[in-house]
Amino acid sequence: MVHDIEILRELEKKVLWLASWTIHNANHLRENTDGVKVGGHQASSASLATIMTALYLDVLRPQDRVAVKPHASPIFHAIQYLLGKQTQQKLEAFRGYKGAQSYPSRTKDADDVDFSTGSVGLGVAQTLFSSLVQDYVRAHGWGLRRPEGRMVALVGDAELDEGNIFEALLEGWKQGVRNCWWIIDYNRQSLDAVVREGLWERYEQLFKNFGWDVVILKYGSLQQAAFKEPGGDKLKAWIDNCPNQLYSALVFAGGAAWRKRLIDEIGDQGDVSKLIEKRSDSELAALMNNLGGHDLPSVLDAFHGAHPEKPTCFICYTVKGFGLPMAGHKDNHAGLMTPAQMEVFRKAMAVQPGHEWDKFEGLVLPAERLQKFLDRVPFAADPTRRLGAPEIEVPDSLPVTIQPTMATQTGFGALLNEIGRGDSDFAQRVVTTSPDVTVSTNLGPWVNRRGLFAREKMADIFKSEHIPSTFNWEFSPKGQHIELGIAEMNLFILLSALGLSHSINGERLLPIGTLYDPFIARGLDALNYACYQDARFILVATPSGITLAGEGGAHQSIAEPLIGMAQDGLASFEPAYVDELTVILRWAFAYIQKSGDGEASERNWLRDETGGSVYLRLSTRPIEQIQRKMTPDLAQQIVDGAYWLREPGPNCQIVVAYTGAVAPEAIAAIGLIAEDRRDVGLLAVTSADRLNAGWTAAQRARERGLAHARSHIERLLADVPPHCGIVSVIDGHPATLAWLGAVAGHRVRPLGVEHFGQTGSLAQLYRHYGIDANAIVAAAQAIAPGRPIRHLKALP
Ligand SMILES: Cc1ncc(C[n+]2csc(CCOP(=O)(O)OP(=O)(O)O)c2C)c(N)n1
Ligand SMILES: [Mg+2]
Repeated sequence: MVHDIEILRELEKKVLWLASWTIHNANHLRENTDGVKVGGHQASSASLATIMTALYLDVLRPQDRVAVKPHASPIFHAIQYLLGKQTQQKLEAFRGYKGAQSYPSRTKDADDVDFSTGSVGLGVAQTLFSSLVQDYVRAHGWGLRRPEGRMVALVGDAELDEGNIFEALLEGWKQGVRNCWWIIDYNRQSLDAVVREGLWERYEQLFKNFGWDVVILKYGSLQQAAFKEPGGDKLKAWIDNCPNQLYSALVFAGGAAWRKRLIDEIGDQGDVSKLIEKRSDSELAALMNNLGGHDLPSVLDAFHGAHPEKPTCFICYTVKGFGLPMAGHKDNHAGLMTPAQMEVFRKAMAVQPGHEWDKFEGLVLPAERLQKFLDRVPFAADPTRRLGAPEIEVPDSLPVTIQPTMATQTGFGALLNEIGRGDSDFAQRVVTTSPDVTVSTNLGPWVNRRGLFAREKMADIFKSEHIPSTFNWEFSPKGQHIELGIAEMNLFILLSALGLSHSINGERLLPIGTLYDPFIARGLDALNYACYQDARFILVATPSGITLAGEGGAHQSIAEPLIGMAQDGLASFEPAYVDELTVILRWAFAYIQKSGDGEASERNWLRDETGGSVYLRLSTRPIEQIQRKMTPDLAQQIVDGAYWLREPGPNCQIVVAYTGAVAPEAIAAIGLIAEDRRDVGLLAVTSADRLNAGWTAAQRARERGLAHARSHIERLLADVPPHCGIVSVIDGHPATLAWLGAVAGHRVRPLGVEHFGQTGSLAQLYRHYGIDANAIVAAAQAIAPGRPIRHLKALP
């Protein structure tokens, strides 16, 4: 294939210049009164300038998707600028308010970032799962008119220390991943250090073991030519044996240092001396720095020569800080060029003062030719890389048979089972996934109906051998459940990929992931990034809290309700009753599809039209269900976060506010308290998260002049007399509901779980942690003193 190497070489220089100037401008020229260093990772960026120029300006197609190594963000923005997709204004504000982001951001950057990166390792795995999702979508017969894309990750070599990459690799092997490229920037430097010798061999073996093609780009074309000269074999052997630290140090030191070292070590061997001596210092440095990852012809050949579908790992030898004065220095990670160094660089690039942002300033080729080339770059040919998909209509209500006594987890399984009966577009777009807890989170009946997904059909041997089993685990391309291995990071990254399908594949999915509540912590960073890139999914976490009792102390979750409140982009709920869950799940299917403008609703002061993901914290505890009619008003309140299960009277002294599986304790306590305290109220809190968010938003709105703004919780508590005490109770950290007292100035005694790991029966544990009826009554007595509550002593 003929490439316009001449042009690409020019633009590669320009990319490095623009990225360096962007960083320099942010650090030295823009007014910065904070005293905090802005940074910009000049060296980390520079090592990818060649590879990214080749990719974006030649190799990639609009359907390809890229996760860019976080610290290569300035290079990414520079390329987008050349392609007319990034503005000078945003580059001038790099790392500043509303400027181009430090790390590529799908939601905060304007220049079409495919995957947000920043927490190393996550973006890499996201590409793998995105290619699985692409296969899923196409196997279901959707999006076939679009060409298949390659999912590409630009990976720092030290980034490969992150275990989640290998968890993904293993999963990818199981699922037969295709169309995935991981391009390793093998600059042999991390943040603090120079990497261990011979790492590339471990990588090579590892990737090959998992069925990937491995392409090693070690020598650039100058080096390859030099190796063919007399004495070239000696030079090659020296390079191969040179330790990483020494190579980096010599790159930093430059031509004269290379000469001295090479002459000292191999210079008495005849031909090789001539090879060295016939080159000037700068020619020698150019030769020694000409590693594969900085050599456009090698890079282009490697990319264009790769197998069209096979997952491929490219190990590209590079120099951290290539082309800059800090090249190769082990301390260069956060290094910045000084103004004096920048001046030297400017002159070398022939950029005149005042023309730093000019696209073609200082380049040799005519501007028209360069612009014409940029206008025809295949990657930029389709301006709508970010796709959309219509909302899938959600039924008005989800049918389910509610048993007299039922756990929310059982209710969830029953709801999914019912959805699984249907064949509407809605039922077909639901996709579930679970990290080896499909059955124990009650997805079994749904999977029996809809099957497991695999690109190739695979029968359930137990079934074909006529061995009875509750589960029918047949794999097929039409299956709607993606069974994962245990790694929770994979669950969240897959949910992130599934939850972006409307935008990446132009085909909407309604993803549901299930896991045990405590293991949210195991994948928390991936969950955070999934929300950060605005992926849309429903997370069902069950069992939860200490209510899983017999399941053992090691599986208890305490902090998760607080995570649910604090996680941006995630609306969390903890229903107690299955009719509540039914309403919430229906709402969730609609909510995850919304993408409207962020105007707050006057009702609850939440911006529901913008949508987001949803977290449901469920329980395995069977509790007696309430026989009631679900009115539209009740349904609305459940979604808004709370409703009065027993409305307080005008002289109310005590309100018990509960969340989730401790509902029976709250009800029992209220029954007892009511005998000695007047007008008691029972507040069912279905979502501390949404209640709290609405309250915060309404206060802010009032502070900004909207005097009428009232949140749902403010309305609920408006008529509760000021002297009334609130006892809150949750099987989770007590802080989850402790803020309720601040809404209207009531005293609160928050009950909950603070310590981890005690095993026992439900009654023993509730008592031990102080969330049983007795503890609620005792708290009520303390907070609303008066006549002793008579049953208090009578309780065990
Ligand atoms: C999860 C996570 N931990 C730590 C960091 C801080 N950090 C940023 S870059 C880096 C090392 C990068 O080394 P490498 O991946 O080799 O990239 P290079 O700078 O060489 O291009 C570290 C530790 C981070 N961004 N994310
Ligand atoms: Mg590195």
